[in-house]
Amino acid sequence: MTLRIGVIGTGAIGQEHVHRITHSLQGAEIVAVTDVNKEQAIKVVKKQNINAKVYESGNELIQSSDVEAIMVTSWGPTHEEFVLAAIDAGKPVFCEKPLATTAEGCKRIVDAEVTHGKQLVQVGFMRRFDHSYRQLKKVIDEGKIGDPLMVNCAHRAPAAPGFKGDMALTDSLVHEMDVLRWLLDDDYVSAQVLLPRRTRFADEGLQDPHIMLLETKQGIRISVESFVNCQYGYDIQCQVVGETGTANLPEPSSVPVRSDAKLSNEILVDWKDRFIDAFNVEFQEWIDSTKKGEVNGPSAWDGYVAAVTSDACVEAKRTGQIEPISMPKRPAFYDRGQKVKL
Ligand code: NAI
Ligand code: NAD
Ligand code: ISE
Repeated sequence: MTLRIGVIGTGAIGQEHVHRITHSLQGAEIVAVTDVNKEQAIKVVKKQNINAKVYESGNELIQSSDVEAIMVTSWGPTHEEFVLAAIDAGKPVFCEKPLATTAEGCKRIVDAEVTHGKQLVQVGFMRRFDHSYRQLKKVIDEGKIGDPLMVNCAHRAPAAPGFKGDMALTDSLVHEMDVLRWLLDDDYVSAQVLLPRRTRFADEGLQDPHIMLLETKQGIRISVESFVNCQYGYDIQCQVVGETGTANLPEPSSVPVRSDAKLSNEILVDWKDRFIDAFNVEFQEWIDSTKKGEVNGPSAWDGYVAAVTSDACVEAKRTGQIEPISMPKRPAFYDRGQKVKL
């Protein structure tokens, strides 16, 4: 059986996901698209040569009996409305991060899903599907470095066109907020944000870089540098320091070149290339799980925790203080699923 998917938002990432589902993955087809910019949705259908109907609105697409599962890849502020409508229609929904732009919005989604009585929502935190992160998690889970004590990370991008306000925290570092609690199987208790000397390459009025400091329930201390105008490449680093050793996130593979009296390795420049395999695994697993009526990836609860954490970071940046992070107890409803396979 082929899963019939409807896509809301055919912008940059929506087009990428339509392309991978149509050309790289198995078991699903895009049968419906919509975008607030209808011309663009029409162009995507033509350009990618897919047999999909263009709908007038996200809500009309969700209601269509031809659509079995929904993908929300529109702008963040629209996510909550579409995810709530999908839950209301009882349809599985994959939503790109953020699940909603406020913690309250994410909580409304959690409450709606719990009331519905069956998990339907998966959030687009694709790093959990990245082979290098999964390898690192396996090393930690097998106790090869003892108990984790400290984590040092960096999230660097060459430039951040379109970044405004606190997007380095809410749009970019949110990936670390999610993947590190998954990696350590822990939750956060506080956040602090330090503001180093500002780079001249940041857009006017924008702070860059940031240092985010998190503390977990187990007392693990995490430091993440966000530097989104670093010029030289898209570079994701993570080192876990344990009681008996350290473990590093593997570098993306590249051919070591000896030439011109230098030994060099290429550095990627775009998140689309760095995480291309992760996105492919993420969607193949989502298609397979959805067909079995399961959600095995990041849940609405994970989307909510990420939002609470990013709110605390924005507040910590504003106050310059250490801000507590407190969360209600996770509903037992979310205890199942989220199995990790290598
Ligand atoms: P984009 O601006 O290129 O595309 C968004 C699209 O949504 C636009 O085509 C826009 O017309 C459409 N749209 C907005 N409101 C809509 C509505 N009410 N109904 C239908 N369509 C609507 O943005 P981009 O870069 O594709 O980002 C989309 C989402 O993907 C964001 O939530 C972003 O955070 C997330 N994202 C996730 C990444 C990841 O690594 N997981 C990477 C890049 C983006
Ligand atoms: P984008 O601006 O290129 O695309 C967004 C699209 O949504 C646009 O085409 C816009 O017209 C459409 N849209 C907006 N409101 C709509 C509505 N109400 N109904 C239908 N369509 C609507 O943005 P993007 O870069 O593709 O990002 C989209 C989402 O993906 C964001 O939430 C972003 O955070 C997320 N994203 C995730 C990753 C990742 O690494 N996981 C990377 C990039 C973007
Ligand atoms: C983008 O929205 C993403 O989600 C990417 O994964 C991230 O690295 C980038 O900084 C964001 O702009």
